[in-house]
Amino acid sequence: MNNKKRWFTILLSVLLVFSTFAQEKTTFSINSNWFFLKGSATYPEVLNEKNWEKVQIPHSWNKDDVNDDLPGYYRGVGWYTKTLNIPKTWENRDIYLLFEGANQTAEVFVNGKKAGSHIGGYTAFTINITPFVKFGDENNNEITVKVDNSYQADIPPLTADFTFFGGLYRDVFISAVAKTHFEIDQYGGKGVFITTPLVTNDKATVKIKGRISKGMENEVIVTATIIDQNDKIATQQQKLKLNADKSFEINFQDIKNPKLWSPDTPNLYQVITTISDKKTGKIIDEISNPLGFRWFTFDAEKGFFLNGKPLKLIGASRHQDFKRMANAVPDEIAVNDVHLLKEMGGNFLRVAHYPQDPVVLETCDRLGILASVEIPIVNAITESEAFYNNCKDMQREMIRQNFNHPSVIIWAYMNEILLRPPFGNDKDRREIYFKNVAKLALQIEDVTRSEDPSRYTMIPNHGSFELYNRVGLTKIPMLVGWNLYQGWYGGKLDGFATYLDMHHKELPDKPLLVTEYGADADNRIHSNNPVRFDKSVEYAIDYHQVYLKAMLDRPFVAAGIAWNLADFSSEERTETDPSINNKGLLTIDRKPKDSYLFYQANLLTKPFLKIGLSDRNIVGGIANANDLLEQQLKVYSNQKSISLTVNGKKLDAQPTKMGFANFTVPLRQGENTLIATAGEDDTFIQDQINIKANLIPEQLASQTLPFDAINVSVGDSRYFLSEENKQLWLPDKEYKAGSWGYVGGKVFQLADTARQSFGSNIAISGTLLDPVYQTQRVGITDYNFDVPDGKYELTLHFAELLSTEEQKTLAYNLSDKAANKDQFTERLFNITINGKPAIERLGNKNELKSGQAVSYTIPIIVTNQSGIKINFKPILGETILNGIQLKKCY
Ligand code: GCB
Ligand code: CA
Repeated sequence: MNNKKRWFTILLSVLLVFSTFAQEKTTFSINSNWFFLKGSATYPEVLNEKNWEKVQIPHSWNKDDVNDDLPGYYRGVGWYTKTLNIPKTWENRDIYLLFEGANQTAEVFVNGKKAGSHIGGYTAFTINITPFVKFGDENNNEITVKVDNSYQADIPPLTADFTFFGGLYRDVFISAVAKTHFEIDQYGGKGVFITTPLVTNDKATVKIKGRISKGMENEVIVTATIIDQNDKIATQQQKLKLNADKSFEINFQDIKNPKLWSPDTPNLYQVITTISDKKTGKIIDEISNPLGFRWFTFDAEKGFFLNGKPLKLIGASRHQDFKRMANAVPDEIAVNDVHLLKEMGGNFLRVAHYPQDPVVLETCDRLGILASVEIPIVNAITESEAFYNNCKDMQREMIRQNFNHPSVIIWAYMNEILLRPPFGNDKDRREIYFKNVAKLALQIEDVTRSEDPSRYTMIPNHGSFELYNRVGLTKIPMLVGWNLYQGWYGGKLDGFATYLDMHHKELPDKPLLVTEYGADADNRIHSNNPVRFDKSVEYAIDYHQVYLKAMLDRPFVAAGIAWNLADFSSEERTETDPSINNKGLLTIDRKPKDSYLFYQANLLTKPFLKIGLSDRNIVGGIANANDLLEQQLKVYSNQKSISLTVNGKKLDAQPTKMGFANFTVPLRQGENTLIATAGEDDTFIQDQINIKANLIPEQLASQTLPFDAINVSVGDSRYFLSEENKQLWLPDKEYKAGSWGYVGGKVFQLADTARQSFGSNIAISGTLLDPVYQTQRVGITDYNFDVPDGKYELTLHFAELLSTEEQKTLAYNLSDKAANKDQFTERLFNITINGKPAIERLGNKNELKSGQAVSYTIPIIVTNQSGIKINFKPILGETILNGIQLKKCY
């Protein structure tokens, strides 16, 4: 037999053996037919309650909490129960329940008894339920799980900028295994751990270690078989006497010419490991794991190297929730996220701030995305032994559960742990706290290095260089991550590069990753004059441009990891889109924003071209003398020059810089067609969009472009397109004769610009037009529309943006200052329209409640070419106006 044939025969017999004898292990999901009940109760009395609701796993009880107007979300107990059939044929097996995740503590009961429990919301766990089950076909096993997501001082995370959604939110499986099986009850690990101690271009070694739980058999054979796509396999065995030793170790010393794993060539092998009975040859347990041949190093001077070649790591972090689903998302969404990262041109995923669904790293393995994973110790610690132990257990769980993924190169822990140190007024006590943080870091570091010496360790810090240094957190891990937001939470954009250079100078031996950077971008908000904190898509592009360039220019920066791949829920955030952190490159339902296109243009090598209006299909503004809208527009491409045709007319070609070209495109009222082209022959590429333009005549009495309707966000320089009703709100402008606009007053600005430097961040209830209400003109005297005679409908929008209440310092606020109280003053004013009283004595002691949307719609008949003159007259304090709409009626 030649070699190939021999391998083939072995493979065949292996497969044959699998198919005839591998019946001993049965695993399937049990996501269906659960019942759910919210609220605390005791077991088993809870089973007598009446209001159980039928649900499917994955499930979260906080699904609707982030969409309502109420602050906060339910943090407490939720119960799940189902009945389960456990067939007689399983009588000689061990029965396990496998939970991929339950936030954040779980107690599992079976048939009236407690079977086990778990602490921590983001790691998997197994519960051996064998002693509690009844075998038979009567479906008479009752499984009940008590899940609790309330705050617990001993369990991280304590605080963080994301919502701690509760529930059985990942898949649940049952597995019936032979009594002799790979050990699956140690920190949820798989019982088999694969490393590649040596990998070169010509040769690799593979080490397979593990442990076996012993049943009846004493003498067993462990077989490991390596398979690649071309059937080429290697196989090796080890005999074990389980009475003496339950651990095995199989070494493949010489795998020739391994096909290396990398982002461009994610060659994956598989290792199938089996336990068989030495006497009968019968296979008792089997498991398959991925195997990738790669080697990697981080260098403080030159950055990251994969398989001996430099590779700039560029990518994003990922949170696990999705629009209206909380964290209870089907696997496909997680898989799709990794695809979206790949299609962006990214090669790195920071799985943050906690371990996620197993399909995430499986997909990274498959697509060639490198990854870091971390446990959820965020912002602060509790100085208790229980907290320390929970952290270390989580780290062990994370490592053992994800050990075999070739995509993983970094184990991390402690995100921005010095962001909110307690004991602010007691310096000495605070120093003790810092020591305790460092002590915990050291302990986790030790656990990590002994569990897995083959990967790097990392702590991601926020931008307080001196503090992290002094506390020792830049020394303990092998890699330092910085989460940097210069030009966002504070400072200027160029402060980013300065910070990187400072690290390089001060810590020349420490490899550096930019583990976070980002700017809020509400996909509905646009600006022609973007400024920090306006949440416009355009400011985010300004920001990402500066950051990406600074990182690409510096070889010592190993990685640039954008925060975040997609928008995510953070219940506490008061935002233009409340409870959403919108630093995502994608929206929360994974629509690309301009910033995603920006990265595609900068990272992809195949020809790329996309007109950057995001999914805006409506634009608008003031028409020029030719009744055209001069719309600013970016086209994203990796080609040198872009041509653009608007409604059949070709504009001057524009060069691209940093992945985009700027155009001013003339749009006519109504439908417009834009076609962009770039490259030639092989690289030729084209993109077309149709957009509707809403033009407002500068002179409202225009004959050629008759006035119809206008919506203005008063005190605002941005465009806002409301998703729900496709209403476009325009920036405000000063009144000029014949036109419209405000007279008098100034743009609302919080005294505390650290809290918010644009408009207000207060949550507005009773509306979906938050950005309109969060901006305001204060002390306004008039608002005029020089419209022709006729019938109109005017709507005035108000919200009091000042509050008498103390502002909380929010968990996510990275500026080091605490929030201040507003300078609340009473206001009371009258409004007249064309000299007639319209709204009298409106004030913040009556209708205008802090953070409450109030609007008035008023019919108006204009005669004698008087136009519409709205006058605001203060009685007490200053007048305000937040939004205004005018519509012609027929
Ligand atoms: C950070 C945190 C992250 C926040 C982010 C932000 O530094 O690590 O959890 O979501 O900033 O958007 O503020
Ligand atoms: Ca406004």
